Amino acid sequence: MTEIFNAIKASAIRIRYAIENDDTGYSHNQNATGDVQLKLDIKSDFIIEEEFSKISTVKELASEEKEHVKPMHKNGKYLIGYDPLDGSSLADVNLSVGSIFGIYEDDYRGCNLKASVYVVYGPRVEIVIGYDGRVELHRLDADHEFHFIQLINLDNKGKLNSPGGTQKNWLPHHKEMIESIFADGYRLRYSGGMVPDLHQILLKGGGLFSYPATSDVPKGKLRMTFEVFPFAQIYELAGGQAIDGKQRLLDMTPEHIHDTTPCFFGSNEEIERVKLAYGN
Ligand code: P6P
Repeated sequence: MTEIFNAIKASAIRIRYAIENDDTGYSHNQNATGDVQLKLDIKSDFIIEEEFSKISTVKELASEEKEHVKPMHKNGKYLIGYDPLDGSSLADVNLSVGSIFGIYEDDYRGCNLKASVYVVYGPRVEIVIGYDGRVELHRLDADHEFHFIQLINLDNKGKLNSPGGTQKNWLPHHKEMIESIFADGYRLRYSGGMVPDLHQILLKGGGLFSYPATSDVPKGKLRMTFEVFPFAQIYELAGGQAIDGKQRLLDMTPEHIHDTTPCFFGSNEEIERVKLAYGN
């Protein structure tokens, strides 16, 4: 697993350079979910594939930017689901973006997720690794090396509320829940980038991130394999919870690698409010 983490670190350094120096314009292509791809999306995907191609334990890649899985080493052990540059359009307005990785065995079910990693490309480049029962924060420093900073743990209750989805399309019980959380004094923190938004809640001790089913997107927007499962594992390892409104996200099985799901990540007290609002 260490060589996979090191390949992600090597990719992060190369992607950070591309973000800072390459063209952030749109390509003429769309990905499997119909998003028009930025040149940075394609470049980041290429970099990650190139770094993983050097590792014999990587059996297969499933990228948000590729319609189908890509075989790598036939005797490999791990399948890697990843979003090479999540929220890439935010790079154009100089906001933080990220890369997300789920390292699976056998298939892409939540129960087969063995480790989760995300990279935040912000004022600093940081990597968070969820593995072996804990969540570690590492930071890139001046000598282009990542150094361990701290373990990450969520408090039982937080102060931040990060509500995704188009508000006019929220279902009534969801709207009522979000408004009641704000009425209790929670602070709004939402950039439109899943990685920095969830990273902030983790580092600030807790709160709630939600991307629910809406009247226009009934299955939610965020992808199970590449985005939702890795963050679900990290939030659980940090002492929080991750559900789809009713069930634990990591108990779910995608029918297709690009499947999406409504998702809620947070401290225990906030997730209990979600369960109540969603009729549990
Ligand atoms: P909306 C970015 O496009 C992304 O996939 C996630 O990073 C983010 O949480 C979500 O979409 C934002 O979606 O509908 O609020 O723009």
